[in-house]
Amino acid sequence: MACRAARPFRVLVDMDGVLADFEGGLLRGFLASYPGDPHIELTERRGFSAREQYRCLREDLGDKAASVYESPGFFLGLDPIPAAIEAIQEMVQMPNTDVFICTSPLRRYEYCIPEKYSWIEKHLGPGFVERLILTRDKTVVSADLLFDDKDVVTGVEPNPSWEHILFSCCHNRHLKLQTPQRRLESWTDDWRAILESKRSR
Ligand code: UMP
Ligand code: MG
Repeated sequence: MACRAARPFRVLVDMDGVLADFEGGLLRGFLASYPGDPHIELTERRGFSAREQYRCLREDLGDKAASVYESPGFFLGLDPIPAAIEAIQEMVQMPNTDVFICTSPLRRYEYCIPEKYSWIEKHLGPGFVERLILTRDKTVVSADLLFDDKDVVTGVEPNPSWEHILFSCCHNRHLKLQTPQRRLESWTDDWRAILESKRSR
């Protein structure tokens, strides 16, 4: 039987909260659309679902928050997370490394999906569009690493092949990690060391 050559190291990078500043865009949009309503400062965000936290603040605010990110132009208008573009551009040039962007679209996908493609093209160039994976279930995508701001990434596969590196974001900063889970504080932190340590395992 022929031996298969080892495949390149494979990294998945989430989009919202890791490459694109979803939380900053949501707060900015909420303040612009609902200036008379209470809002949640980024330092007060807790839990992955902003909609749920807004709903707990006041019943009607959950749907108002959702109306912000379901609006046309929301996803395309998100600012890049600091140093993210430079990090991904560097990562993709690394030898023996495949990088994909793995992101979950909204159920109301009408604007979200085309705008995610456009955002990648705008900030990373047309070639990067080939690297975009849209899925509501990241556990079925195989890779060595997943950089993601969601504290728990679950799906139909109970044992995903990737190691989840929790990317710090306003909603997860307060969480205490379960060992051996690892965190990346920001793209100016040592993401290269995480790749190297995983490669050598
Ligand atoms: N999202 C919501 N509600 C929230 C916060 C996020 O629906 O309160 C959506 C926006 C994106 C998706 O479509 O979650 C981001 O998920 P990740 O791929 O970044 O895990
Ligand atoms: Mg995310």
